[in-house]
Amino acid sequence: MKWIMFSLFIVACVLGAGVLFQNISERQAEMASESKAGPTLKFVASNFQFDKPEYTVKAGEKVTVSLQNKEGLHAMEIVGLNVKLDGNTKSADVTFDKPGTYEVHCILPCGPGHAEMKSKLIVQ
Ligand SMILES: [Cu+2]
Repeated sequence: MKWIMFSLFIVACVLGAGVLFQNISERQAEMASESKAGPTLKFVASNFQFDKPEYTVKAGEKVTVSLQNKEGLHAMEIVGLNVKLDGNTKSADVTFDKPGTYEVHCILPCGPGHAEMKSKLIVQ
């Protein structure tokens, strides 16, 4: 009887180790894909402003642009670059080619401060 218990124990150990290693390799793959992700440009919107008066990105670099509504419902546009984000499209990968200063504004009528809800994007 003893050897049966022993071999069951060994099998359990091998299975346990297998699951453990699988988890670790999955986690490593996740971490690798995260670190591979390029620079991000995050706009955090509240009533009635964006979290920064201006944002800066480097020209020619692929950037993941995202919009987070911290308070209220807002949508945004980077004027002249055809970049629009809202509740349905919360992020987009964009390569900013032309250096310059672009206006960013809210494009969803969100309340009394809507017209003043503006920021700037500087592409360097
Ligand atoms: Cu608005």
